[in-house]
Amino acid sequence: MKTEFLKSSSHIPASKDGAFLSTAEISPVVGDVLATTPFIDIHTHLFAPSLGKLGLWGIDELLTYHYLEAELFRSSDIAPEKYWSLSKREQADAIWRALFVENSPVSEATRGVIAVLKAFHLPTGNSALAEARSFFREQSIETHLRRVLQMAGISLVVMTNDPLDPEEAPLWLNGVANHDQFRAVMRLDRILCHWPKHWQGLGAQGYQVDEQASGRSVAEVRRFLMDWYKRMQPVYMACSLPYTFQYPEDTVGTRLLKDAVLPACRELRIPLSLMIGVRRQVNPALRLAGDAVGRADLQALENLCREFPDNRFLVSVLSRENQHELCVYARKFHNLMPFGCWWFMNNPSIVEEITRERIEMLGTSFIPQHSDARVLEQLIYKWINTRRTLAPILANSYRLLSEDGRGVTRNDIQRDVTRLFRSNAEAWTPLSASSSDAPNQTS
Ligand code: RAT
Ligand code: ZN
Repeated sequence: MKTEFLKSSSHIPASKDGAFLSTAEISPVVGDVLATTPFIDIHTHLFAPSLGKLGLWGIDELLTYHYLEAELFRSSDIAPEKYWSLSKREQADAIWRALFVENSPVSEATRGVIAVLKAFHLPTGNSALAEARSFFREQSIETHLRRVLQMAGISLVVMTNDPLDPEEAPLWLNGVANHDQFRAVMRLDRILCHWPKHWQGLGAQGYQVDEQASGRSVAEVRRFLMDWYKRMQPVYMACSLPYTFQYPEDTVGTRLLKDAVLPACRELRIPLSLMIGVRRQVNPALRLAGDAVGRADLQALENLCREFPDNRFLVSVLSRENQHELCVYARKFHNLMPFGCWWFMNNPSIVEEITRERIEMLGTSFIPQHSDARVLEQLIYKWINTRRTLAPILANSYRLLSEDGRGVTRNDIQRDVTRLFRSNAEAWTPLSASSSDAPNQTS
């Protein structure tokens, strides 16, 4: 599959796939392989069309992405309370004016919107908004979705699905149609991090739990996980953890992790994804944009990987200061898979630094990136950026290898890119298993 954007260079060497490449040939071949290999997006906040309104797409959603909302308040005098009282369209107008008209959209998140407009051959100047709105209004989601995935060079999108979300859970309980390009993930933040606020949600679904998670609660959480596994067929379970996360620790969340979640993951043979390092709501007035980052103590991860060798952990850390330690731990524990450059790390300068470090320390045994897209069309710019940033890093690795005496072929590069952006994820999760036999689902 060729992506529409990352057109292969016009100077792709004609050498055979198994022939050694000259130094000058390496870079265009790397670019071509990156452009033509469909990637798997291992973590997003997108939803399959059968989950209806939960799936966000179009220009007003792109403009009101919480990464841009955070930037709005730096370049406009609008007060957060005033902003939240506006309609979605008015919010998008305010962001467009402040970040795209009154200022140049040079930040990563603003530039992304421009890249999306360009991808659809829409105008990108000050008065672009009206035409963009009418373009998106004309799209029908099913065909638009396929087109966007094709343009982004993505074959499979992994969602984030919360079995205690009041909007989402009823949809699953009624049966959700499979989609060949989407896979589910069972997200457990409400259980592992916010039990006192959410244990009653399990109670409402018929599970006998209490606030202290005493008595039968742990077994009931386990039953809940198994029931939801049947319903969702998640490819992994997941939790975003604060920078203060510790293991072991005497808390309800830790007990549920140890005695319910980890045993369920073992039984189901799926990994647990831990995203570590959020400092929640440092500025609550900004809502979703109000979270920050803190440096985590990764000894918690060390303890988990050692104590649970039969569990596998997919891990992303939010603090730049934790990235090197994560690589060191991945060298020590083969049940640890670093993935992605998450949220505040997803900027080219930092992605470049982290990815070089990972290649130098882990070879190709990691998953370089996920998009974290919340709005469908973000896939386009986020994956353009990943391919653009990765190309010189990979080319440089092969140039050094070649200089050091090992010839590099196109086949080698293809095998490595496939491993980084597909096979590592496929080997760690049941991503490629057909979801058509999922029970309790309609197709
Ligand atoms: O990157 C984001 O959009 C964050 O708000 C979080 O959702 C984070 O990615 C998460 O999965 O918790
Ligand atoms: Zn996320």
